[in-house]
Amino acid sequence: MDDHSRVIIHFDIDCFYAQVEMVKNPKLRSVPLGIQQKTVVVTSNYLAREYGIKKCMRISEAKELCPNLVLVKGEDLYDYRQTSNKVFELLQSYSPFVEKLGMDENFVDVTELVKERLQQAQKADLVGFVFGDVNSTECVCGCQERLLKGSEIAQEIRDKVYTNLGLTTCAGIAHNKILAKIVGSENKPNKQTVLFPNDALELMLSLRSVRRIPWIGNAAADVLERISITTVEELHNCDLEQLGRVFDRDKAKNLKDLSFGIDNTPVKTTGKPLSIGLEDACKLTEEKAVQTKFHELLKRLLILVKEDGRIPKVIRITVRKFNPLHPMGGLRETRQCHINIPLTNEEKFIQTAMNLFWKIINRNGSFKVTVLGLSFTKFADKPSEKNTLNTFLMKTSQKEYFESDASCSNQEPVLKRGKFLQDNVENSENAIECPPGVDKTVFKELPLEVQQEIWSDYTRNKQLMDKNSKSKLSKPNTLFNFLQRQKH
Ligand code: DGT
Ligand code: MG
Repeated sequence: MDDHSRVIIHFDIDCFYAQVEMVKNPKLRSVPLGIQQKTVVVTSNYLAREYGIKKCMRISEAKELCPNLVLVKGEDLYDYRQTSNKVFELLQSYSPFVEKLGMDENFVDVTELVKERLQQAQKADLVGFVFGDVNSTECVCGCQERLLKGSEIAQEIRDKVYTNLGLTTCAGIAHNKILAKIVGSENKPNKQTVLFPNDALELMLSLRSVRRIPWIGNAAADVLERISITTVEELHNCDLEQLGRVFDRDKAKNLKDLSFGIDNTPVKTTGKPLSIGLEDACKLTEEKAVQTKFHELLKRLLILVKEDGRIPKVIRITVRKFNPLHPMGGLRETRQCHINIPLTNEEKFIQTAMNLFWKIINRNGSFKVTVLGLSFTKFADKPSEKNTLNTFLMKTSQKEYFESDASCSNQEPVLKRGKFLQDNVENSENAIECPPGVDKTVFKELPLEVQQEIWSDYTRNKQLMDKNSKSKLSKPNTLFNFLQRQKH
């Protein structure tokens, strides 16, 4: 069943990377501009497109078409990510249902907003373009009115994105995601297009090739080709049984639905990413060069992780070895492991990454690596300030110490809960002795297990000091030493 009850808007930022650069440097607005990554132009502004410059064109070819082309390097994605986040936040002020699709595309479900607005003012006017027949027969469910209201809201949001962030966008307005996405690219740049459900079939047929249907990936399109289905029309006319021979039932049904523009999937609110990672194409043949590349990636990655605010728990590396049979490609291999490393300890991250690297690459042979990547894939939420030991102790008016010791201010000591329970079997009474040199009042306020840890630290320390009475060993970073330093 095709459901018309929703109003979905798909937003796509025009020539995204190029616009970000033009916002940073407005002089670039009046010149043909290409964004360069390695040897290709990954996107260009619309002025450059008039010369025939296309996405992922080689620099040499682009320069031939447009000798005045101004190139800006776009390998550092930081500013693009920042802008992408700002757009996302702005969209969230209109609806809680905003789904990010890549860096410059978002779906917004504005059904509720449309309902509210229609209650306030019955009449809705078309803003922008319509795909197909403007006077197509009205559907009894009232979707036309809702979509018209959606077109007003789309314009309002696009105006806001432009006023606040200086970016022009395209929008597609329809009753589901796939149709909103497809119809949004009908009129570009800086335009918006509505689709009424009656014209969905015509829109889908206008794509011609099944490869142009969003969410039908290359792999599925290749399989379809094997059974002689290359056009949308052929997919319409084939029966489910035929598809069932090469796809499972659900996939077959899904392909068929997509070809008719039927898509009942909800706009899923995008949360924080499951992984944060970076990778670079390179040619590395020596250990030192690999380390340097990891350092470079880590520096950029840590900026993103700090902004994200969560604590990474798993590190993953990606390596593509040079393969003479696929000089431009080949399989990527990954290895990962759990970590418990403070974000400040870069050396430890690199050491861990190198250990993983040697699990993919034979340490005793020569190697050639063409892609190196580093990512964090599992995260723990940062402990809330309220529950950290720091905050707890700060309440005991020792604030200055924490503020002056950066190494302690961000790190919550790890409590070995299991170990404590064992250690403390015979000492399960609530009275744990306060070690000498620690403020008794502070100690008394601490939770039992923390008291136990401090006591264990103290006894361990004592044994160590007894053994090396004259030694000037630096004191390890234990809770006990920490509290002692605080007292003196
Ligand atoms: P548009 O939407 O046609 O006005 O132009 P863009 O540039 O916004 O293109 P879009 O939406 O397909 O992609 C968004 C950005 O993603 C684009 O500015 C550059 C980057 N990008 C697109 N395609 C590729 C690609 O094949 N490789 C790389 N590295 N980046 C790409
Ligand atoms: Mg775009």
